Amino acid sequence: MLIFILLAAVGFLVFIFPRSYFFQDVQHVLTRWRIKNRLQKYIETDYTIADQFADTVKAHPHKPYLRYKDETYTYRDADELSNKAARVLLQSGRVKGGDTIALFFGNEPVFLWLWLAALKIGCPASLLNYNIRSKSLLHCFSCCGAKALIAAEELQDAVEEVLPSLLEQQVTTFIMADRCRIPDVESFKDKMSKASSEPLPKDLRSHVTMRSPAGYIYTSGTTGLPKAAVVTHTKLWMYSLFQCMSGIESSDVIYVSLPLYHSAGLIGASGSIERGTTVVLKNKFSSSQFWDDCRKYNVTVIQYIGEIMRYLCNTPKRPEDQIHKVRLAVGNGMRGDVWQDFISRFGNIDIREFYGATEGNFSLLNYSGKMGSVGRDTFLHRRLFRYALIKYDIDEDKPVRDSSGFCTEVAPGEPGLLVTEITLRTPFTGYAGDVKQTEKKRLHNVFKTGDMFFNTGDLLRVENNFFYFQDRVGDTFRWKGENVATTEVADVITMVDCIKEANVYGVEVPGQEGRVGMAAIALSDGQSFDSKGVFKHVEKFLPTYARPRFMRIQSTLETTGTFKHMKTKLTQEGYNPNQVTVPLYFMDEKLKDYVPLTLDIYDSVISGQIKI
Ligand SMILES: *[C@@H]1O[C@H](CO)[C@@H](O)[C@H](O)[C@H]1NC(C)=O
Ligand SMILES: *[C@@H]1O[C@H](CO)[C@@H](O)[C@H](O)[C@H]1NC(C)=O
Ligand SMILES: CC(=O)N[C@H]1CO[C@H](CO)[C@@H](O)[C@@H]1O
Repeated sequence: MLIFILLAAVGFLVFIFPRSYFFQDVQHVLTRWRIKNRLQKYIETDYTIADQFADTVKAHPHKPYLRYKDETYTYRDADELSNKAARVLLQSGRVKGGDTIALFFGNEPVFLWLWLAALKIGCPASLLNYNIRSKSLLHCFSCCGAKALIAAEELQDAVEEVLPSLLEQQVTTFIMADRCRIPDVESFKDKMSKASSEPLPKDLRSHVTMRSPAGYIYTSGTTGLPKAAVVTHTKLWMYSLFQCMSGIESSDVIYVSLPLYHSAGLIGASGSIERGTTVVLKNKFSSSQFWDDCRKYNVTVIQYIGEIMRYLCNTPKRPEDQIHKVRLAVGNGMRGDVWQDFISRFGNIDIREFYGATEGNFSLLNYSGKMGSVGRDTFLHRRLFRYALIKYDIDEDKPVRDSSGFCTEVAPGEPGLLVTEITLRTPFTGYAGDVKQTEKKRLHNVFKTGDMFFNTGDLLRVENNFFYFQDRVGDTFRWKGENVATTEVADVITMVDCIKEANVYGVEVPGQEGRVGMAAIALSDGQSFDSKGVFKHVEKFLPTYARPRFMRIQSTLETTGTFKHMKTKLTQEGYNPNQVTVPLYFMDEKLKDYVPLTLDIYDSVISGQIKI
């Protein structure tokens, strides 16, 4: 009855305001409400994604679950392969239910079989970023307390480098190969092909509840080394139901070219299980093969991050640009100008832009067709979640507090830090093995004594009830779709003898999403800048996306009253030799050196002649 009255009211309002967003707002809130009820039912019965997978296999065993290169795996194939993988783990005698298993792989089918295997036997899977090495790798590994590591064959060297520490921690290490040349490391592939594919008893995961961790995803949140965000089984369901919210249907074919270790990639793969859709997995994103793949596999839904859309728009035009079956694009970080290009170039594709942090308890979805916006700030939405945009001091890197110690909301149109209330219903599960970092993301006494909010670390602004994403605050910037934690980069570069201190920040490059790394450094007393040595060190210890492309040498580094490095002014000056008076260097990958940044180099970077 209530619904009826509501609909009548909606009909009336749409009649009066034909161009208003009211109808969409209501529809969206109703969808969220339905999803919430469904999730509630799953929580009450501890029905996990592993249970859903079993039911999906039963419902359509012969439907393709995964396409990869020229291989096709049906839901039944996926079921059998993951049974085999699970048996190898159990039969090793080194892994039992509840133990964390770390997966160190690029995008390939076996990643998913292992992930499903871990779910089936109730083991959280820790999804390691395959770009990381040495100290960071070990850190990611140990903060989730993993008992076993399974790595791709091509990542053997990276494993070998950290093996002594792994052995010390009594970790069982496997390589996905038929044989393994490293002593103390076991092979996995041969064992998997011999193992039985028979169904596994369900009671292997009887210890799992919806609050148990299903896995760990790493984020370079704000400071220091990557942090392991705990993905509980509930959270995994929320990722999966996200597809439902975006309008993905069971007949859809989803193209996943983002890394599976990212939450975005995982949303694609795990969400498919719930909808029973087909996933087309790409080992590595390629802008030149993107549309050919979409045509080849009849892809109907693509997943993106802003960078991907820009790369696609930057490819040379082709006559067949609009010949494809893609109807929906789901993702985040797309800028308004790119959106325009994208639609006019590739045809009328529905774009669902969302906002949400891996570890956060809040999400926004653009459901109303407003270019550049990530969602609506409405009365209805505010009833569902409590959130606010508060004033933020960029240099001090903390929220502004008034004389009574409370935060204040920004005026409409002004950027503010998005904070969302942490309650029993909207908890924040925190980071594995890192109480300090978990606490750092919690803000206390925001509007009144005793309240608690989650600090998203993102600046947003609201205009006419639309949210717009502004920037990440503090110590993180994004480059090539990856978060770069500036303190982590600073820690690495100050390991070089000649560098005493470093302040790392991101600077913009025309025509590119995000910011590229730049470091202001102070030299150790009496030393000169060993450009080649610094290059070698950076190349060895930092993934490509985290390497500072520019450096400036200061006599001292300015800090704030609380000894935080000042970044605002440095960021504004960037790498423009006309503005920066101290020595500037540019990372030249061909010469394997940091070379003095001349006006020539500067102009070529600005005009795009030098690609970064
Ligand atoms: C794509 O669709 C076409 C026509 O509907 C069909 O002939 C073809 O087999 C499909 N390809 C795949 C990989 O499903
Ligand atoms: C928002 O959603 C509408 C409708 O799906 C779409 O047309 C529009 O491009 C989206 N805008 C962004 C930036 O996501
Ligand atoms: C707003 C939001 O996303 N709320 C969710 C927070 O997380 C809990 C469980 O982890 C969910 O039940 C809420 O729906």
